[in-house]
Amino acid sequence: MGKTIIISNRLPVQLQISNGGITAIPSVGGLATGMKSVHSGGDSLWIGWSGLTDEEIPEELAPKIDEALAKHGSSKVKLTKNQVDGFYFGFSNRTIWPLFHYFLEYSEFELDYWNVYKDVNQKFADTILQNASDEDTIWIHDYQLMLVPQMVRNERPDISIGFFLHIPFPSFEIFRTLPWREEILEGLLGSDLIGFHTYDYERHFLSSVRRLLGLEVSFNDIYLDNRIIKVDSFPMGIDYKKFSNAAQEHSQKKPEKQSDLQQRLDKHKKSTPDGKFLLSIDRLDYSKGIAKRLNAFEYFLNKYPQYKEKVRLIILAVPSRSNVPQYQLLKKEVDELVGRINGELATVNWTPIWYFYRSLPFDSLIDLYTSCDIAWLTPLRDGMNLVAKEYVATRTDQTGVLILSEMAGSANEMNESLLINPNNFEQIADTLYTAINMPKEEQQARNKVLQKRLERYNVEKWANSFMSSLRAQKNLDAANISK
Ligand code: GDG
Repeated sequence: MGKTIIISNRLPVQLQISNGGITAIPSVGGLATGMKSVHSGGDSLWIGWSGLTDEEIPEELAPKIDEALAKHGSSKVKLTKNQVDGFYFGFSNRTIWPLFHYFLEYSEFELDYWNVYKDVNQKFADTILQNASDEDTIWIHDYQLMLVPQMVRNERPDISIGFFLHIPFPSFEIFRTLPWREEILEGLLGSDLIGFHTYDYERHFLSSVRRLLGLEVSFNDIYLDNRIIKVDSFPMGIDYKKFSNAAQEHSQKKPEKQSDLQQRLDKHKKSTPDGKFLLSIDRLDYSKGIAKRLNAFEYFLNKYPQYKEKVRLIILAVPSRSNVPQYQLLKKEVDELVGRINGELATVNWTPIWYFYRSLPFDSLIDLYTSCDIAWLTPLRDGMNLVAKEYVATRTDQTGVLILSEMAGSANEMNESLLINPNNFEQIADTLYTAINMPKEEQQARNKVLQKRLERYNVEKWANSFMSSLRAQKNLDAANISK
């Protein structure tokens, strides 16, 4: 059996050059976090962009970059600044991301972006072709690389190719507005298996294939020439043990060994024994509904003023895509909202919102997950949302309440959480009230079921079931061809 080649836009580490040396920083984000545990397991190679453009890499450092990446089982696709601008900040994040998250009005249909997207997808395909043998299994990830499956298939008709989309696939009515909709579908259909987080995304995709390409679709099989392409849903899990073990260790730490953040959280808990910490963690992205959440928090405090000076909202917003204007506008909006709400409501003893605009180390994430009474996640659209799952996994005594938007893919598997419509402020305020007052036994009963499910369907299970489905599909294909 050959090796597995993972392909995604970003590698599991991001390289930075400082003082003439190279530092590798672990990548943050859903895909990187999930696939890391798969990559560390077996014989695999990860192909992606290093995070540095050609212009940023001095000639003498180029070999060192390759060495640094090889240590992480990775190999890079070289990209110029223009390519990153057109492919990543352009087509991927100004056309596809908003469109697939139902922000039609943000989506820009620029021919220049599309052309660069095609060129860069070809570069990824070429790098795969240089590294792959026919026995290898190719697993391509996400919306930045949707043309790669067919580009690889053109050169290696028999190689096994899987594709997984980490974001929603929108309904046909949204997808049809894309000028290059047929090309995107044809690119994806180079795969043997196409995976989505949920059954709904799968159905939307099949409906677009049927209506735009007129192909024969039977259940979740697509018939194309002499191939059968399987489409299925694989809800992504988390590395459950990693989070529950970290939380367990955290609970056994002596007070003097606790981080500054933890000590500060504890101090506030002691001074307000009936107080509650609400937590939200997201990349600073308009799809995550951060601005709406802040407005909803103000609405809640006005509706239930008894919680003033009692409830604190901790917002960890991780910087993301700050070259894209919509993200700059959002940053400004969130900064202003936090400033206004804190300015209007704060008292000498109480700051309603603690706002961190940065990426925090894993240990601080655990401090936050384990200390906050309620996780409050309100994406307007989200492929899955792993933060919801991570929060539940860290609740070692099974207390804690998860309030989750029904627009997140994870809501399908987390019915025991409190599900809300992120646009319904009245419902959100009442749900916060319910969460704050939920008896401990009820919290534990809900989390017990959730934890069991998350432990069973962890990220390893997710990857294995995708890979075994891909293998089965390949065997089926081979049997069909030999008939
Ligand atoms: C995309 C889709 C889908 C966050 N802040 C820090 C940090 N994180 C880690 C979390 C979590 C991951 O990043 C975020 O994952 P999400 O799933 O919530 O969101 P996206 O980044 O938008 O991911 C999403 C996912 O892909 C997987 O398919 O679920 O729908 O949009 O793991 O823990 N990690 C560290 N510091 C931080 O400050 N160390």
